[in-house]
Amino acid sequence: TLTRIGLAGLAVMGQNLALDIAEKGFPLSVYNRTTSKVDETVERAKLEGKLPLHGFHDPESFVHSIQKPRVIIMLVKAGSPVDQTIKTLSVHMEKGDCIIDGGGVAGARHGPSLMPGGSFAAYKYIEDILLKVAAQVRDSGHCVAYIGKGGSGNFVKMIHSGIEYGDMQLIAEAYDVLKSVGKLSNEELHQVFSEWNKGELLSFLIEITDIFSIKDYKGDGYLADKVLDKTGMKDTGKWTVQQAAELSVAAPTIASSLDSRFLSGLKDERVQAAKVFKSGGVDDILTDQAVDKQKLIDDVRQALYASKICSYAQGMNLIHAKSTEKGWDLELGELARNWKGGCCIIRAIFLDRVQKAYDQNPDLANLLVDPEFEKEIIDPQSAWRRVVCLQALALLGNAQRLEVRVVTWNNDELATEALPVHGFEHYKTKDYALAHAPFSGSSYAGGQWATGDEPLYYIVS
Ligand code: 2AM
Repeated sequence: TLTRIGLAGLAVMGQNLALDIAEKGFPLSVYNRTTSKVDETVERAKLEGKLPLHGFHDPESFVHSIQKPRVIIMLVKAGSPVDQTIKTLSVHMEKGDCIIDGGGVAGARHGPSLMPGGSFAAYKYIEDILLKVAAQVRDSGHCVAYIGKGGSGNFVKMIHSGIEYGDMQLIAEAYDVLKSVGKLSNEELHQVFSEWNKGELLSFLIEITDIFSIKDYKGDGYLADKVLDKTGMKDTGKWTVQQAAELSVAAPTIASSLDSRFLSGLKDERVQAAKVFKSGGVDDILTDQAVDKQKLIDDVRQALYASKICSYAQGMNLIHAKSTEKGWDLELGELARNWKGGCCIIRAIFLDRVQKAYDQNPDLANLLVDPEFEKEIIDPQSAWRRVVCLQALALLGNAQRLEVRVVTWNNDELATEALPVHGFEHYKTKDYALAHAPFSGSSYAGGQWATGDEPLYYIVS
């Protein structure tokens, strides 16, 4: 008997998705270039209780084991492996068969959020499987919706990751300001973020900051303080920024978060540099200005929220621009609905608002000029500016030692003493620029998170 569907590419993601599909009751054929992974997957399926999963060692028998019209989900490394796999499989396939390029399926084992695009007829071949395999969320239903024509599904998934980069960077910077300027303890940080997760910032990424309160297993401190401040990445953030440049769309928050990842990866270089640029940190520069903790916490919350709006606005602008270029006719409100479903990584209560903004005006030029968001950007402005300034001051502490000249956006040279903490004259004419280069996007803030214990700040503007 033939199986319902095939899956090629059995790395971690592929194996997990295969088990998920089989567990939902769909007979499945699997294949991988390196055949040991086929056997591994078959073995896992057996261990999990005789799931209807069948392994094949050669592409031909794999393809021929699937019922027509054949559908094969392909989960191989991006780039030329995709083309090679398509070539290997397609010689055995027929007109009307279909290959799905499944780039990046998070949570593959226990219900991913899926963003399928391409031919609608092909989508219909496997809608029954997608509906069952995708995460199910109370109130919102399945975390899957047909996105649109061509490569729109993959594009939207990619931008989703870019937005996630921005979100994480902003959270990391908020953490950094509270910790290094506000001197909050891990327990305090935990409390602050939990509190934030009850309000407009409610989201998965804020929720998982409960890691702050977790103790190291040896019991000699907090886990968060022991995590190496070094991160790698897959390519989705990079692609998002490349696309932004191709489309001439400004995406400063997302681009800055990508830069921070690059810097973060240079751990050894930063450790070396820290020996040369020995710094007392922010203490001496801020000693005569007592930081009001409560006020700082509230300011950072507002700055984070305003910056988050900017980050999402950038992602939406990218999708809008690409959709226009390609004639995809994507509905941005629908995408926000799909994302808020509660299963994707950037899920957030805030997406309700994004959906509403685009539902009210599908041709909205920019999220920032939606009447409600306009207000939400204007209200937290003073808090936001205070945080940016504090960050700038904190950075100046190190900048002096680096002998970096800090220049304002007006090109006035600025002495350390002259940078006002609570006066913002320098930025007055630059409101729009600030709104577009917030927090993470500002050159002041760039590289903050990446620096960790070893301060090495790049200040140019
Ligand atoms: P492999 O196990 O044979 O390396 C993630 O790397 C997945 O992509 C793995 O299943 C891997 O197969 C597959 N992959 C990487 N490069 C490939 C290629 N050139 N052709 C086919 N599959 C490839």
